[in-house]
Amino acid sequence: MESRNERRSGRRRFTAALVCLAAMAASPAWAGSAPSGHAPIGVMGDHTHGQGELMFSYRFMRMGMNGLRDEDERVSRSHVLNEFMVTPTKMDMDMHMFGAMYAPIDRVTLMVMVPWVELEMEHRTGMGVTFTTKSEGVGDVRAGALIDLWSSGMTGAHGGHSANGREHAKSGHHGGARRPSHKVHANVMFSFPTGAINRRDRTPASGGAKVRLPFPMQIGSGSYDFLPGLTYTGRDGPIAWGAQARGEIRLDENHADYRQGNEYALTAWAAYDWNRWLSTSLRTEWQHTLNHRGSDPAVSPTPTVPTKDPGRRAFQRLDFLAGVNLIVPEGPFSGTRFAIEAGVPAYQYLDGPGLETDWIATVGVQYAIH
Ligand SMILES: [Cu+2]
Repeated sequence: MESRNERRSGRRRFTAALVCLAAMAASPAWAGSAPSGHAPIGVMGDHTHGQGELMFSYRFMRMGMNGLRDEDERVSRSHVLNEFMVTPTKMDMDMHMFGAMYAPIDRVTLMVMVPWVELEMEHRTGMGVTFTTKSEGVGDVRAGALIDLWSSGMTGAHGGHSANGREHAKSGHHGGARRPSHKVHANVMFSFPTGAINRRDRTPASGGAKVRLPFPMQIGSGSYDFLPGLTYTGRDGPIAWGAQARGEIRLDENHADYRQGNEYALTAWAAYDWNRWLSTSLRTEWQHTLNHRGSDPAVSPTPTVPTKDPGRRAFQRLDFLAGVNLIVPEGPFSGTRFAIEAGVPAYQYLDGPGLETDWIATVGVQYAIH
């Protein structure tokens, strides 16, 4: 015969199991989080986290540069070789970006990003000799905070994508009664000069010795940079949108006697959730990068190739990109995100001649722990 104690402990176990189930159903905000709860993967610092959330991310970015341009017109290799001894012909820029985000409180998400950069540039000389230079290394580490400024129409006052997700899940039930939600946060990031600016390689003119590579083949800016930004995101049911303005302001001159040009960029996107695990997006980005000031004395003062000229670094570019966000809706990897985004420039203006950008692509994975 069952004792009263045994019955009580059985009831306790049953209650514990119920609480557990309820917690599992309620706690993964991820399960209700929409794929479009994050911006297209090419956008960084697009979302914030709720208190105690930790997220790890990995991105691989590639930019393909092929063909030459001066101002807004395509030019031939011989056009460049009329003025210079060497012309670049092709460049691949690869970046592996490792990121972590953590929110100590709802209003503030701390963020750190560590890049690994791989650069490869092909050239042709006036004599018809072709050669390739390479450099790689840890890029400039970025760290800072995302600070929630304002939000409306969400279930929680703050808390980025989890709040977004809950709102989305909830609005699904209410159908027509849903209201659009809006959120604004400030991006307060800094970039540290961990990336090398003294990378060397051999060229046909270097007589077998390694020489300091031109500006675009260096890994970092060499200076402390302030990266301010303002990010707005909105949602109405399965439709999400957002915009971000950001800058890269060089705070000092680097140890090679130059200061990279500041960068300013503006991006806007819209995304649609087809179901719980898939969204697609369209995005446009305008970027304006200024020329370097000063010059590296180790880079020849009479430029033999346009990439050595600090006054030919500036460009303006308008890109159009398409993306896909996937989110694992349930199971042990619930909430894990996979995303890809790729695009092409619609317009570019170079203080050239220089290599034009042909395409850019980013793939990424994001994993959050509550
Ligand atoms: Cu995150």
